[in-house]
Amino acid sequence: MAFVNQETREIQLKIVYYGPALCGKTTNLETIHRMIRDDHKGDFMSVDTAKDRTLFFDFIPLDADVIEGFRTSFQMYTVPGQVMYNTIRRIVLQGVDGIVFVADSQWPEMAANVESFRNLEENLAAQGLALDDIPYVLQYNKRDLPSVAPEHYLEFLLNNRDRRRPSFSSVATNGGGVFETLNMIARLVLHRFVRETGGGSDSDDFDVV
Ligand SMILES: Nc1nc2c(ncn2[C@@H]2O[C@H](COP(=O)(O)OP(=O)(O)OP(=O)(O)O)[C@@H](O)[C@H]2O)c(=O)[nH]1
Ligand SMILES: [Mg+2]
Repeated sequence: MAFVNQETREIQLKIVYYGPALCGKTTNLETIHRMIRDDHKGDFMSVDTAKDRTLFFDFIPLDADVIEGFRTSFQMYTVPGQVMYNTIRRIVLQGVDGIVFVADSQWPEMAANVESFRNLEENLAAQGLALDDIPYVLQYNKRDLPSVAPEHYLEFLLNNRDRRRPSFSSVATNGGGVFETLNMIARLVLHRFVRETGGGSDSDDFDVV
């Protein structure tokens, strides 16, 4: 749910990176944070356990000049993918405007991908939200590794609903596909925002970088 402050002329939109444990969500945000110009980003916040896994969430605010007269910022979150942290995932999903579902392309991770996708739907449903009504994109990550499922198989597994969503292959560790994914979800979220508020914008031309 976009947060609009008419007084300060600010719009905040929330994007959540979701997916199974170790699929590369934090790596996406780290890459984005590294590549964005300093004056367009806030501090990267992350809470990790001793084992280098996200415990709560990772967060960066990104500023963009896309809706005239407003300062637009994307609040970029990731959830902890480990199954036991479901309560935290639900909290992080509150008020979400757009979702990037990151899948781990490695064959042994297929069940975890499907489980996480189902978990996303359930957690949205618990808040009265239907996944089909929310802008989302898919990202098939770790394409550099040897034992990965073909993209068409991942599409069959995760992108087989009535309406196909945009999907991207990525190697989050070297940045491949990371900005294509981000720009698409940002664009979809802006389109939705403009449609719902009746405002005007050139979001077709919009790219975060
Ligand atoms: N080879 C390869 N490794 C990757 C890629 N993306 C992420 N990794 C590695 O996968 C491991 C897990 O990445 P994270 O970004 O921490 O995963 P996460 O999805 O945030 O995991 P949780 O916070 O536990 O849910 C790290 O060692 C990353 O360096 C990729 O595209 N290719
Ligand atoms: Mg993480």
